[in-house]
Amino acid sequence: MGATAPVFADTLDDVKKRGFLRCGTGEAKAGFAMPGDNNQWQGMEIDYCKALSSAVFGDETKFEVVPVTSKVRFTSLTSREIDVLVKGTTWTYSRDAKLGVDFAAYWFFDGQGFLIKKELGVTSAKQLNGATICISPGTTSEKNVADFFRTYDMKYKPVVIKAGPETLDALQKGRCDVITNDLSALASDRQKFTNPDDFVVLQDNIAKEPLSLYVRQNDSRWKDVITWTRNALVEAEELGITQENVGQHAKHPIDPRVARLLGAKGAYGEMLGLPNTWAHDAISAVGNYGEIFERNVGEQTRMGLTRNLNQQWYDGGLVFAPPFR
Ligand SMILES: N[C@@H](CCC(=O)N[C@@H](CS)C(=O)NCC(=O)O)C(=O)O
Repeated sequence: MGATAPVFADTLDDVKKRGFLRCGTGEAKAGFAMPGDNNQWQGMEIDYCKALSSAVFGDETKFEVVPVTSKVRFTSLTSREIDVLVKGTTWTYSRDAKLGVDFAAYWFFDGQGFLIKKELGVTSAKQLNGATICISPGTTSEKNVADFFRTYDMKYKPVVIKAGPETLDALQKGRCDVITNDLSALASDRQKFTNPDDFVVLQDNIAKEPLSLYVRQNDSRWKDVITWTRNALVEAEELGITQENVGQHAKHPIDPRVARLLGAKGAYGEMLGLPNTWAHDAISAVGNYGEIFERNVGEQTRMGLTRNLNQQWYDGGLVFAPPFR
């Protein structure tokens, strides 16, 4: 009886053989994932795809954007239509435990709120008793809103809309009074209206929504690539490495931490099955974590988001990279 060797998934090998990676992103969310000029996808989620493509191939263009709805995103991953799920997806216990996926890294600490027509005169979520609420199926938003209304003994009527971007149209046309979603997504949604001042995002934050990168379960090497690419972008910010100065730092590293990260000392890329310039290439493609945030969704953009929890740990936020050593 011949024993069969266990088969281990190794998406890193598959991606290298294929010559590009498939990146599961949002469908249409300005600042996060949205086709822009010349139909080129842009946004924070897309920058993660570029960073990963650069880390693996030394080339930021070796990826395909696969927009996925909230409902199918996990099956897209487990059925191998995508290699990594970047779309604003919260890390939760039951997803990790039940869905055949693994959490690889946080990329945005978010919360959940409500977007509402100003004319309704509502100023707090606790005044939403009896409201009609547009919700996407398969989201944490759907479950949290149920909890919130139960806790405060209020009633609501859900209007379930499969494709996320269509919820905007539903709000505009009065099919619902309110949209509930991640606060970052609501900020993005609001500025899509021709008359954004007619809408308001309420102050309430009803849930923790740590948006995370997901991979298939038991795919450890690939998971490490995803985790540490995110960590490299975060570490770069802490060490003062930017898209502009990364080349200079790589040539003349003074701080040994910089030398290790950028491949000037040791063989840190090799340990992961990547070129030793992997972090250098990712940073020169998209910049450090702070640059990615500011360019796509920061205060100078139409989204106008402040860093809040997405500040570095030394500034009082939750963004932290473990040591590269
Ligand atoms: N963080 C929530 C995600 C909520 C979500 O996916 N919302 C949809 C429904 S409005 C969305 O933003 N879709 C637009 C897009 O991803 O482009 C979760 O993990 O379930």
